[in-house]
Amino acid sequence: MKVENVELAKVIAKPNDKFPEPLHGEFAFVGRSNVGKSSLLNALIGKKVAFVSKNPGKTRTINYYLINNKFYFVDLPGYGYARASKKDREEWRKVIERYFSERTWNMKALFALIDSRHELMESDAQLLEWLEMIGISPLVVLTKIDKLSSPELSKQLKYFEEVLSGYSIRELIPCSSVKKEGLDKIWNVIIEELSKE
Ligand SMILES: Nc1nc2c(ncn2[C@@H]2O[C@H](COP(=O)(O)OP(=O)(O)O)[C@@H](O)[C@H]2O)c(=O)[nH]1
Ligand SMILES: [Mg+2]
Repeated sequence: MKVENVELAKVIAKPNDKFPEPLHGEFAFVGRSNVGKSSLLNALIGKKVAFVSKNPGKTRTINYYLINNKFYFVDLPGYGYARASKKDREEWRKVIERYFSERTWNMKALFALIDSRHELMESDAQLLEWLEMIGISPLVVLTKIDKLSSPELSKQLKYFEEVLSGYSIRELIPCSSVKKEGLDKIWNVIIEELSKE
């Protein structure tokens, strides 16, 4: 799909900020902070719309990017950054719980981003378990694969297939925003979902 038009349509910052009109649905992106979520959104869109940072930030907003005036990419706040306090984690949980309780009905797919280079983190496992519990099957995007050699990548793919086998994952998508790898697979999912209506 060609992204002809993109705008930051809505920023949900406070508990009573309203979600935007549903339009043709939304695709949500979630992951640990620094996993490469902003980079992936920018790469998918083909334009710098999301803020890429070397230092894990504390953004607690939900950003709705309106694509081609039809559907949204939802940039959910990152979790699991090293210096997060208990209060930070609580706030993240509140924001994320509100999102899933109020918007799951409009969500066509959830992309859960995990860094391909490391082992599954406790916070990733917690998110996956919680999604399982509320009946959401995410697509797992393994990010930053350009940082792995091909034998390392094979090893990590095998590892993730095994460690994720206990969850209902729709698809495992290895990805690089730098090398633009795996982006077509993500777009295919989006196009397929949009064609269902
Ligand atoms: N090599 C490589 N670096 C990446 C990739 N995606 C993100 N990064 C880097 O990882 C860091 C965090 O990226 P960002 O998109 O801000 O992550 P976010 O916190 O999840 O939004 C930045 O330094 C990015 O340049 C990728 O596909 N390959
Ligand atoms: Mg970001």
